[in-house]
Amino acid sequence: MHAGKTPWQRNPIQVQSDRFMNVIFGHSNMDLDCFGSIALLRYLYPDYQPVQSELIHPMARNLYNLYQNRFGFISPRDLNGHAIEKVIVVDTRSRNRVKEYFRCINDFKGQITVFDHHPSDHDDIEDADIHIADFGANTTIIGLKLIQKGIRLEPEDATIALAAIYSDTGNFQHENVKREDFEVAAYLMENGASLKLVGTFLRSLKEKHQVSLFHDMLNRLTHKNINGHYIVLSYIEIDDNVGGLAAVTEKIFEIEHSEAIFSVFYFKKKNHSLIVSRSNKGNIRLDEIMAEFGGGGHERASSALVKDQSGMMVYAQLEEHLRKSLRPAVVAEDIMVKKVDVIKETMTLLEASIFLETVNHTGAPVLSERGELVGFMTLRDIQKARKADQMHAPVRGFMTTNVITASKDLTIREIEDLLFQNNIGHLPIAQGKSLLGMITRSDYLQFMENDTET
Ligand SMILES: [Mn+2]
Repeated sequence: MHAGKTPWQRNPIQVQSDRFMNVIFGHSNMDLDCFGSIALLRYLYPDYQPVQSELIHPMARNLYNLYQNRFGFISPRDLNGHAIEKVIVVDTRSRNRVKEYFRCINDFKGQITVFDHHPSDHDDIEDADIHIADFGANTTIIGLKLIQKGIRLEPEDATIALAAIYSDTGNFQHENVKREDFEVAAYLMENGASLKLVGTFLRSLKEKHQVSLFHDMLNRLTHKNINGHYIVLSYIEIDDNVGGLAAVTEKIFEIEHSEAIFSVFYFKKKNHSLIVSRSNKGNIRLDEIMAEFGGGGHERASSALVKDQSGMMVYAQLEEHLRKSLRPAVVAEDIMVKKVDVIKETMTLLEASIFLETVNHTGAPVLSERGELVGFMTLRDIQKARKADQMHAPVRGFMTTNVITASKDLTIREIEDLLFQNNIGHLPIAQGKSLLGMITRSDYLQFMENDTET
């Protein structure tokens, strides 16, 4: 750290109460994206005083500890009695998420500027000058402005901002990631961001008890198919509430290939149960599900504390509620092609080859005279026959008889597993020997690309 070098560094003690002050802050429980946004905005608004939230998100605590002096944060309480002229809000535009600050500047009538990348929660700050873009990270919005202005950063700020982008984009894996996130990340690297430091800031399980809980939970997870959704459920009894349970749940969700996770923590001493939930699908609304248990949060991250109830009870109620409330997932029947081009087993290989070329397919199911599914023929099978000079032999002898098929109620996730684990391009959907339809690898890929709900 280069003390005194930063143009905007300011000692909070120097804040004078008789002068107007401009302030900048993020949403309550400030996370890495808030810090990244503030670090970059100070290049555009050097005279704004950063204010920190009373609580710092556990994921951001390491970075906060290292850089808090650099930011020169004051707390909301310090705003009492100051005349505030202008306010910048980052990483939210919801009044509810910044009320801890405005409580301390009750009579505020000045100009508010907002930088946000979230969808509106219909509680927007009114009359603000709003800068919105749906990038993976809020920091990206500000990074782009700095790129446009050709501003160079100090490496510390580049590191803070890069940690923010990594964190908010789930290491560039979330579906909200945009080209611009990569562009700003590249700019931050050019400005000396340290990937090594970013790595330390992103390690989410910092406490010993979190790591042991993590292993404990991993060993006892339950995987359930609920109405076609792959759900991971976890039940753990601990003596008392300890910090960082959400982070442990998130870590498990990261490595489990599921659509949602629900962890029930039962606190034995208090007889309270905490449900922490995460999802990566828009059609699993966690805020609505948790509302049922007196909790709340976001669509994809939500929790509920159920008082005076045994954990097993809450766990059972949760499972029952999921069965009742989860909308059935997309199944094979919904995306299969029903009019399938088929080959008759009595056709010669030459006829089959011409047929496949005509319908422009690389393979087709083979049906018997009685219309039963008896095999699958691909162009590759035909190639083998051509080499063996057998083009006038019937299809029967060269087709695959051991056909991998699926039933019509298979979920999209199971279809994916079948296609990719068996490395096949076509998946006939059948009931017994009768062919109902077919899903090709490109049908699947097209569905995944167009589906906004998965
Ligand atoms: Mn954010």
